[in-house]
Amino acid sequence: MGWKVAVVGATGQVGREMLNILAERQFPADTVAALASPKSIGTEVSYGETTLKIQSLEDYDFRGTDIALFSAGGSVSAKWAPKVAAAGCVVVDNSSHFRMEPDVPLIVPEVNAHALGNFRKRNIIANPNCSTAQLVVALKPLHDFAKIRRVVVSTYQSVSGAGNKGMDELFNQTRGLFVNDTVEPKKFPKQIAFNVIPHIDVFMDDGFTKEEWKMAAETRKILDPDIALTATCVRVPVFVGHSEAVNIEFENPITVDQAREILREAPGLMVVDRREDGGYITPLECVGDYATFVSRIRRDPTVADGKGLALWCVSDNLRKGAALNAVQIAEILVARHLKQAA
Ligand code: 2RA
Repeated sequence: MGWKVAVVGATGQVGREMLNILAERQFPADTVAALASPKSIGTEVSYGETTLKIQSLEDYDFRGTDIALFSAGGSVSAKWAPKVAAAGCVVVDNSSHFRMEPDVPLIVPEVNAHALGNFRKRNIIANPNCSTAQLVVALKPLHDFAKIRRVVVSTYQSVSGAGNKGMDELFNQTRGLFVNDTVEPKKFPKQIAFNVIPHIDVFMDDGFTKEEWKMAAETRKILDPDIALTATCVRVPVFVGHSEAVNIEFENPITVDQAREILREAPGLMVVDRREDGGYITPLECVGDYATFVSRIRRDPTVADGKGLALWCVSDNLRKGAALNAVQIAEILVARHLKQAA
């Protein structure tokens, strides 16, 4: 007998990818419900070789549903996740709403699957921010080998991180420039076509953005609270695929060859690292892939005693950054933690 699964926010970019990945990985579901707001009721979304009719989140009865994957924004999660969890359905929430709550595990399976066991306190599990997920997958094996002290990361984040509206704005602005039809910025603070914007999420009092704070706080919760991390998060005119330039300072020495070998062997990673034209990954090449890619691995000469590395990390932000990570959590839940009703 299979599991009963619901996807909340099934018409959004991430929700659609959740359905795609549940089907691709042949998740052992007997039923999958695609839920969204009333305006989407009756429309259809793809699920493998078939389609699912959108049902109303407001009217759906979660009793008997085993797992609900949420990606409908923080306000929907805040209102509905506790209700759904109270009905006995485990919630895997992609919003930021519960991530830093002490009794909610924040999980990247390749990094801290051991922490998943605590989910019963709230019956809620948090998915990390997309830019955090790919980073900690790359940092984890290096941290285990040489213990990371400090990370400096600059991100180059695609517009799909801002959802359908972000992708539409890039497309329409770009097309507009060729047909002399100026498309004013709405989703982003400034023009994104042929531009980059050093601002994702809201500004905080210390001058960092909330996106930059998330990367630091979430990395410490998932990987190690002693890691010092500072980030600059930038929106770039790319549709899908987040890229990150990462500088890492370790407690212990680590060579480039050691790092490359460690990363090659680590789960969830693909190393594309040749010091030649095209010997590295770019966002266009990561789209649709499950892997987090690492390139440009090199010694950071500004850190003494061979304790510094620099590298380039790229991943599909809709997949490992969101939908894939959530489905991997669901796979672990059914494999190790949930018992099927007799
Ligand atoms: C972004 N990481 O890229 C944020 C939320 N997905 O906009």
